[in-house]
Amino acid sequence: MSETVTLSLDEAARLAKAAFLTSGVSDAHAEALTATVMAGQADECHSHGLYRVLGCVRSVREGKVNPVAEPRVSTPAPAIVKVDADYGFSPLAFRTGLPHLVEKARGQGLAALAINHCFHFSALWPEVEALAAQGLAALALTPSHAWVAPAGGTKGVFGTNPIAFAWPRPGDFPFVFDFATSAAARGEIELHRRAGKPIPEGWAIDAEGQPTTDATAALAGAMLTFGGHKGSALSAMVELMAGPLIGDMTSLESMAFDAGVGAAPCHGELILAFDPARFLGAEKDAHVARAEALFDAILGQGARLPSQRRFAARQRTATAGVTIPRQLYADIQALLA
Ligand code: NDP
Ligand code: PYC
Repeated sequence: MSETVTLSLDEAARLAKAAFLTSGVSDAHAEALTATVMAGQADECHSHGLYRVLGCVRSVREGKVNPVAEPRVSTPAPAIVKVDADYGFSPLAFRTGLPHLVEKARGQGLAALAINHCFHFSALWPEVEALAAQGLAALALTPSHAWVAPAGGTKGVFGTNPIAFAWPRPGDFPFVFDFATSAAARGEIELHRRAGKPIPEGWAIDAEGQPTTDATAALAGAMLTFGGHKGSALSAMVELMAGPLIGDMTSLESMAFDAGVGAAPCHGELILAFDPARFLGAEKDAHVARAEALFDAILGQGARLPSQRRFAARQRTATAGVTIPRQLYADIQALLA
């Protein structure tokens, strides 16, 4: 029997949504969660695709997540919108805040969306891409759980703390990058463990502080930042900007709040949006053309843009469907029993 299963996008989405609904989340959450994991799977971001159904359902069953939370919007300042997720999952909170953020960015030139009290499990690129689709540049930051040691240390302090950026491009996919400030996302290590594969050197240390390529030992030890002190400083910035600045938990506090349950991290997220039309006025098109020249210079020497792999996968899976490990398929189906 094949080790993998291929599903059409519709089949995969129906499976995911059924699993979410069985866990007891509201239809609005099930819808937003399904769209998020399907976006990840369709782009072949396996660590943040259908695999995340398992963790989300576990987080609800452990009683941590408010499955019927209704996000609440407030506007504490002209360029700031806040969404209190009320301890529900983040995708519905983002959907709720998005039109407000777009309106404020168009009005002021730049604006911020602070999401508070959300359980966060997803990639950030769907969010910055949603803003780029509106012609805005965007930056998103969020902490997680304190799994990552600071450069020079051996104990988890930082989350895997992703930073995502999107720049809208006329007539093309946006320029987007989205990566953890750890050497790799924790989800990548979990997938290596599930597949029984070693992880690359430089990703983690074990509980004794020794370098390890064993995924289980890495999950029990501490992850490492990318680029040593540089990733460490960026990770601290994410903690500060998407933690204390917006009145929410750091990764250390999120881990304490979890109290060993192993639910998705609970904290805040900061999303910034910039309107090139307000920065540049009548000169916008000329300066956007200069940005295109930059991309041409990258591509012209055979290098690729970040997200190019994802966009190619998106085009392929639209007709070919998604292929996932048979074990993952069985694990999701078991949630329906
Ligand atoms: P990677 O180290 O795989 O880096 C991802 C980024 O780098 C993508 O934009 C990718 O584009 C780009 N990239 C990879 N290789 C190249 C290359 N050769 N040239 C140009 N660009 C390249 O990802 P991570 O493991 O760090 O993170 C994976 C995901 O995990 C992210 O989406 C992140 O948001 C998510 N995450 C979420 C967290 C949370 O708390 N919610 C925490 C940590 C991570 P491409 O995709 O096209 O390859
Ligand atoms: O893969 O590091 C990760 C992660 C943390 C929260 C969601 N994804």
